[in-house]
Amino acid sequence: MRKQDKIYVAGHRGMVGSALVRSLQAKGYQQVITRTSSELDLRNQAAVADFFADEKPDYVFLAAAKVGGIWANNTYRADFLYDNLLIEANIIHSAYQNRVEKLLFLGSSCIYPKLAPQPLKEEYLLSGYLEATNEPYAIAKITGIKLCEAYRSQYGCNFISAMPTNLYGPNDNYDLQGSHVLPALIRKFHEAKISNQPFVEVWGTGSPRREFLHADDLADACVFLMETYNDELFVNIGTGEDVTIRELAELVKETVGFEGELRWNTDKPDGTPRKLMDVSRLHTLGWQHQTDLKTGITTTYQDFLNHQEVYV
Ligand code: GFB
Repeated sequence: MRKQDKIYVAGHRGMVGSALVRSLQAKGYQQVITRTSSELDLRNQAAVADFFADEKPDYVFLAAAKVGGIWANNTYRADFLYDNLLIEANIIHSAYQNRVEKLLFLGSSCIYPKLAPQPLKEEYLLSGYLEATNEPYAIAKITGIKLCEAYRSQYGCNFISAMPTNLYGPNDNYDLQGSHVLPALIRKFHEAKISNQPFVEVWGTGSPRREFLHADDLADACVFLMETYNDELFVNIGTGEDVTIRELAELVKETVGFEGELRWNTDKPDGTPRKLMDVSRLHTLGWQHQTDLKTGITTTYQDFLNHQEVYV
């Protein structure tokens, strides 16, 4: 990728896309192109085809997706499947038709079977049943991987895929129903501290284990793969370390400075018991994460405080 190449970041207003734009600009890439969803509806095949024909990007980061936490995935099951399938199919097909040099598709750790051995190796894809709460999203993301593989094998396109673990960072979604666990806990503990509430409700049993990667580390890994990796095999992106949701809640509570109790609402689902990435392929390629979880939560809480009026 040369500094003057035209690079399209799909989904630049989201947490991942905005981190990608920051990372590309910091590395000196001069022509990053973006469109908001009101300027370009990525579910609209004709609109996406026109955009690619007009702009002719050289490189594409496919970070646009309908995303959310366990409740949103389980509730908006049709939207998570339909929107994500259309976004991926339209962008990948237009990238092929317009001879895009290289495309990177972003998947998710939820593509792996619910009860896969841990840590999750890339070859465990499609070796068992998916977790029910996020099956539609996972099916859409698996389809994205398979589209990249199929366009590579049939048409010779250099389309690669990266599977990030659970992410957090600036521009996350802080909606208490729809968000992922980490932003939800930051907001809940902060609001409880400000209003002197005696307890905070946390979902599930606290026993599931999750791995968390800062969005800036993910963006750095994606740019690294775009610059160096040209293989059909997709690559896990994570830290290789996980915590229980109870440990995470204690860490966020301490960072925010809330002094009350945690109350576990076991009517809410736990989801997958454990999702820990095997990151040996990524490490062998020469990339490792920089931000440890404690530091990342501290900077993310600061970012939340600085942008509360936008996030809440
Ligand atoms: O982050 P999260 O919503 O998604 O939930 P998943 C992780 C765990 O945190 C679950 C618990 O066991 C939740 O029950 N949890 C505790 C909470 N308190 C809360 C809370 O206040 N809000 C939320 N949201 N969770 C998603 C998938 O799974 O992960 C997506 O649904 C995607 O498809 C994404 O793969 C990365 O890690 O369970």
